Amino acid sequence: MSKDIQELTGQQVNRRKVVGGIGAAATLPAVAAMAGVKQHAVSARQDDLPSEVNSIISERELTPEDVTAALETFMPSGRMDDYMMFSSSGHAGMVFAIGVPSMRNYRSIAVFTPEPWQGFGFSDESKAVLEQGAINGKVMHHGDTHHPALSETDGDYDGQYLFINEKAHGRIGVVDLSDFQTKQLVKNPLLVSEHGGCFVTPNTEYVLEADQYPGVLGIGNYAPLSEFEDKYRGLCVLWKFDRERGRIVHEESFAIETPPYGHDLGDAGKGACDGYAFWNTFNTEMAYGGIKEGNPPLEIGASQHDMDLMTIVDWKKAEQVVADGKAIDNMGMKFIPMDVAVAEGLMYMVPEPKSPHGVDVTPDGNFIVVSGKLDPHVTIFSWEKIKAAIDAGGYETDQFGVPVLGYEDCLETQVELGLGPLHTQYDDKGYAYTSLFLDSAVARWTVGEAGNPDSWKLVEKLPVQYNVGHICAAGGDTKNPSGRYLVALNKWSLDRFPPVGPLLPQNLQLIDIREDKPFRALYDMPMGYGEPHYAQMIPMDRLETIEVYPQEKDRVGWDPIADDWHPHGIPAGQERIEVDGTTVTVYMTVMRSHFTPDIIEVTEGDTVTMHITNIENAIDATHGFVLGGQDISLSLEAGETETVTFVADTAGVYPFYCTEFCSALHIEMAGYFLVKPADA
Ligand code: K7E
Ligand code: CUA
Repeated sequence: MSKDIQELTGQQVNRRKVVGGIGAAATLPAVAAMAGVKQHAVSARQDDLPSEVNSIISERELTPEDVTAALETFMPSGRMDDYMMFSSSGHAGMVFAIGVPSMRNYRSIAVFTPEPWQGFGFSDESKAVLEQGAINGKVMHHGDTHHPALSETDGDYDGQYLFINEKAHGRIGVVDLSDFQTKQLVKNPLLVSEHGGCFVTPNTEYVLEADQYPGVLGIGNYAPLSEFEDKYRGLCVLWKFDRERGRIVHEESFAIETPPYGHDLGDAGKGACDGYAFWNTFNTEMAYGGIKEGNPPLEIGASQHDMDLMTIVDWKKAEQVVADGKAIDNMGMKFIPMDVAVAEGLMYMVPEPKSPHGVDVTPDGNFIVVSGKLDPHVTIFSWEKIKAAIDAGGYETDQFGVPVLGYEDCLETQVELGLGPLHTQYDDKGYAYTSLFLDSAVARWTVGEAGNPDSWKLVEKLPVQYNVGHICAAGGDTKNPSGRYLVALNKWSLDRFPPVGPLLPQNLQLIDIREDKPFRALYDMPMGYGEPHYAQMIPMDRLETIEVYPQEKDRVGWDPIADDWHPHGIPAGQERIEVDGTTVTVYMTVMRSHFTPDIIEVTEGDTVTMHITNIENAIDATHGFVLGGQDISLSLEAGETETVTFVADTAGVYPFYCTEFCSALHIEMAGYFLVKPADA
């Protein structure tokens, strides 16, 4: 390892050139300014760097590629990442906000599950959010999050909202990116689970999802599997988003009935095909398993046909059909029956290679790229041809009467990439990237032109470790992707990391996709949560978050979930305990380093409501509140009010305390909750 640092790192070479150009007398700040780096980044004595760096390089046996990768991903303390990536956490029901290129996890955002640090699911306000996602009246404590979707304006991420679907229970969560807080859950009342979402239309008019496994529509309704073809159905759902209110409006949302096929991932049209949505449809065999009953296992039964079908929905027409009063009510959801959808010409299908997984519209909307897990090609449909086939009429239909367009009529071309193609993202150089699950690789290929099959070409493949599912480029599913980084979300990580027992981390790999640089992995980010599936990445400067909750003179106490003043928020001086028979109401404030009041005495059996307001207005002045034995863990951000209600059911002495090390006297930030025996 005798390579000089100047050969190893472009950054170092640049800095030297700058020094040379301005003469030896240049001051460090001047050098820093010319090199485009902040002053604190060059506080080390320049002369010391090469030998020190060289010794690290030889000690760790780093290659030149390792060193440049390290510099590419290193963020000095206080320096901001270029991008924020919002990744699903998988079963934990959360979202992680991860900086790129540093791959540091800055925030978890609880969405579908209680999370004690954020206090989500412990206050009355956030419990009510979890209750919005209850199934048959039961609040769920897990959530299988798959696909985060950033809100869009004119086909680009606008940084305002994030949606994420939850496969196990057919739910969508709405996160406000002004405070990274989950504001709403919606539950599809017609099916227990779903998968084909969520993704948004180009101006976030709708958030889309679809079933994965057909069922009898209407949770609680029953039919035996022998009536699968007659009684089971699939669904495409369009949730209406009200951007002003920042909430999904259940009453203006609607579902479209489909044959009992499984839907996999979908994508909203944009550009040329704006107004349409596309879902891959698998298991057109309508297999439902039954290994013990003498049927083939589901995965075999569902792979009999050579072709499955892509579903195409004209959502603008569907919206009109609903506006015209042609939808019916089904379990409180507006519902377009299949025969109406067909008669109105808002649903079509196109054959596609079997067992499809991902469908991804190109940035201009001219092509729809589908990947079949059992076909080594990506199949590219031309929107122009699909539209022409729809306009031509005279369709074949499937057994449910849904029009099926001709495969050859809609096909632009196919590109052979390798084994197990799943998901595709785009960059700004005209490349597409497709994950290859079975090959454990990412393929880079060119998005070509209509009518020119030679212009669609595999360029190169990069091995990833291992079994890649989704990939994520900045704006990679928008009209304007940007082309510096791609993240591969890999399912397996054997031989990458130290032993942690048989449950291994997931592995997110950062990949350099600049055109003039080697196509290669820069960084491995093990994630001790799984399984993340998908992520979306946005330039950091598009996020505009608040630092403390709103406060006015004489007014404090914000409810972040209601986006409004909390009716029981109080400023300092109005703290009190009100007792009305067996009901005790506490109005408490918190600030460094005490709770007021700090002694609360109630009688065994009393119902206690505490409204707690953090009256700080300093950034990061968060206080926690835990009360042992009552399952209470709150996080009170500056300016926030939260409520907890519980029954003081057991006599005793219960200290409460602050869980954030907020000041030098944080340990003393505590109080006593005393429960007098009822017979005392
Ligand atoms: Cu998008 Cu994992 Cu839900 Cu593919 S799915 S990996
Ligand atoms: Cu407040 Cu510690």
